[in-house]
Amino acid sequence: MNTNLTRRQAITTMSATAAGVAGLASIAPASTLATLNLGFDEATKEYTLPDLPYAHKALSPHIDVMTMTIHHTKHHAGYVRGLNKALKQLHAIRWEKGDPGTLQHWQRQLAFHAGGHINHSLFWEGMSPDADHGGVGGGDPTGSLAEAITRDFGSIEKFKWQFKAAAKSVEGSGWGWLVLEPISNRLMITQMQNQQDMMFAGAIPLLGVDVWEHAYYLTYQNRRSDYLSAFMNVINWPEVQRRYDAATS
Ligand code: MN3
Repeated sequence: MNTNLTRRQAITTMSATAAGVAGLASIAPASTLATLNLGFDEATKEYTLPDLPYAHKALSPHIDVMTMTIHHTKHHAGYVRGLNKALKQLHAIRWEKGDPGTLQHWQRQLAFHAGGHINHSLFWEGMSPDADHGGVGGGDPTGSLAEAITRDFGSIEKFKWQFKAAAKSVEGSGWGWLVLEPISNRLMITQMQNQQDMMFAGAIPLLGVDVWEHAYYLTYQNRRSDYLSAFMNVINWPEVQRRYDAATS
């Protein structure tokens, strides 16, 4: 059973019904990102905050309910607002209603908030409650993804070590990512600062972990590595496999 697809279809149907419009999310299996629900409303040309694919409490004890609630409904919502605002301001500048001297500021805002919205949408869908709580989170990748990880990192364990070490050592706020470099078809681990910096063009995100303090501080305080160990228990490997399949098909 493809629970992700079922869930995504359910969300799409719910969103479309709630907004009174059709086609909020398009399904195009050829691309990893094409199935990501960004809550884009064709009618208003604005982004909206999608619901999580599980309850805010569903990832505990690994990620606590208050962290998840604030992270989703306050932080992520802020990126959605910031993205809509940046696009609106750039539109105004193009039509000579805005100050062209602020263009660079709004371009920076666009990258930051679009990054924030897309990063978090990938993050939520890349996690699942663990098996004891009715989900598929944790364990190891299998199949063609496991083969590719072993090919490019040496072993699953070496991959996990580098992924955690890279995320742990991000300076300040940022992300750790497993990405596909699609030209040579290689998996790589990258660090991202803030919501956008240091990611190379063309990198296809497969798995991301948020290491901003807002993602873990309530439970883990300064112990980022403990949070990263807990994160391993909620990775939705079937979803990462689906993204890998879409990126390589
Ligand atoms: Mn965050």
